[in-house]
Amino acid sequence: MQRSAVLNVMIGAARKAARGLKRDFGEIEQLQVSLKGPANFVTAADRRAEDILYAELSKARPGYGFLGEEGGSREGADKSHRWIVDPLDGTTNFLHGIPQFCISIGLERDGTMVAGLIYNPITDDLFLAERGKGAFFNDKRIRVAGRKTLADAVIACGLPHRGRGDLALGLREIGAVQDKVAGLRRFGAAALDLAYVAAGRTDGYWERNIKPWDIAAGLLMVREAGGFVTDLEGHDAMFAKGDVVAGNEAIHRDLLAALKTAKA
Ligand code: LIP
Repeated sequence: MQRSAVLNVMIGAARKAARGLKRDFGEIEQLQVSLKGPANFVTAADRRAEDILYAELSKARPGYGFLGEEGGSREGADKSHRWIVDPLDGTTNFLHGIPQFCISIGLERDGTMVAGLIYNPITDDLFLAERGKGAFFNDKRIRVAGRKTLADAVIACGLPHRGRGDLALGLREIGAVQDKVAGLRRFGAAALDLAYVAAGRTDGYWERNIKPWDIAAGLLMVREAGGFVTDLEGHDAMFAKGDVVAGNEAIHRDLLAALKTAKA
């Protein structure tokens, strides 16, 4: 693939932040057995990664706004452009020494996502997308899977957990989907879940209670791979509502319909 200047900026920033995350992840394995656990250590790793991403991205594109999981929103002189960044998506996995986490960088122009990067520093999986130019996995073009029925589909989801989300609704949704599909998965990093749909590894995905930085890059990734992504009402308000459903056209439609039956 021909990498544009902006993708090169994003890749450079992600690789630099990833070096620290990789080193810190190595430490985590040692900390699992300690009573206090690695929670504070992980928070510090998360912050360090965001600081690197902020420094690198704003050095290359001074003036762009920045919305990050750790540092919140920072206005820029350029009101059209905004980075939407999760320095460590899949924090709980990272904390437990599970190598399913990533850096997610989205670039928004006038309210539309125009570029996205999702990078797992451990597996070296690099997913890229640019509006109108397609989605790529390690430089190869990717497309959403072609399976047309839920019966053949492997679907990923996010689950509510202690202190977060509507547990009863979560159970009803799982019940509504589980008996229609070939398999359900819960990987624990929303950005990678969307990248996997884009790459055809999974056929669909849904989750509630997520933040813009979890999904900004992934939304573009799925669309550029020929997929569909909406909120759980079937509209485009994923950031505002904090929920998302993705798949190819048929899987997206049928998954949305199955999830609706769980609402009442
Ligand atoms: C995580 C999401 C994941 C969700 C977790 C958490 P974080 O983001 O990617 O899908 O289920 O609860 O929100 O907090 O690791 O950036």
